[in-house]
Amino acid sequence: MAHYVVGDVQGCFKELEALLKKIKFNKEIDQLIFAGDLVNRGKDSHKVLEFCINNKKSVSGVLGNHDFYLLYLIEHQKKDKSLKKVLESKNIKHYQSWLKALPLFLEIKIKETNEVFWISHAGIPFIWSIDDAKKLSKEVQASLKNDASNILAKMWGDTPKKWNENLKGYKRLRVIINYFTRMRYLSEDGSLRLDVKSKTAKKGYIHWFNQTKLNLKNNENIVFGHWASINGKTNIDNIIGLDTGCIWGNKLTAIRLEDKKIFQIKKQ
Ligand SMILES: [Mn+2]
Repeated sequence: MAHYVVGDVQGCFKELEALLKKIKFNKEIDQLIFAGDLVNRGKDSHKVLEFCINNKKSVSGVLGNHDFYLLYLIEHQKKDKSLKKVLESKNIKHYQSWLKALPLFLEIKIKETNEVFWISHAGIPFIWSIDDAKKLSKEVQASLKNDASNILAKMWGDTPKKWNENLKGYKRLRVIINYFTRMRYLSEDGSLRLDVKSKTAKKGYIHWFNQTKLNLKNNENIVFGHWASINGKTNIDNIIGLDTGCIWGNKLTAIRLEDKKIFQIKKQ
């Protein structure tokens, strides 16, 4: 049995299929975990979701910003050109309920190697402990279950810029979702700097994973997607970026957690 985490697929189903073939994915015994942004931009988002709902036992993942966008469109009956086939599918309710139940943070422990992997779409900010991240992911999941319509309408926006335990209501949920799904740069004090996507930082902007307060032990790893322009490179052994920009003509990447081996498929 092996666990594979896959970077941002964004509707590139052909490449996902080729990747599954390359890793010899066995849905009877292996586990596939999407690092978020399964859909949007690419032409086959509907096929990716169809694959997920047909393989529920062996497929899981964390929500990315584009997955949230799709949930918003479904909930509020909006249209979108890139997601047309999803929105018009007869299985839309199944896609919706599968996606809506995904967490924003996952922990996977590999017994054989005694390593632990923390997975979220954008990463984990140094201002949160792993216990905080677990709790906050659960908080968003529970709220999505009870109040999806309002949350999905009110989650858009770049403020509050900084997490604070005393935040309440939609502002609180919005900033949690932003850290988990949209973070790239943080300031020294842990505020989100959402206006820059490039790989080179501006003054006062620090890559979230370069924060010195983010102390990982040797057997602790963070796996994330979202940031295509860094092409998976963090220069930190146990912080692993999987978004290698398949949708932009580059590659789709997976990691096998048992031995940290990387597998890639070129955009076809
Ligand atoms: Mn993303």
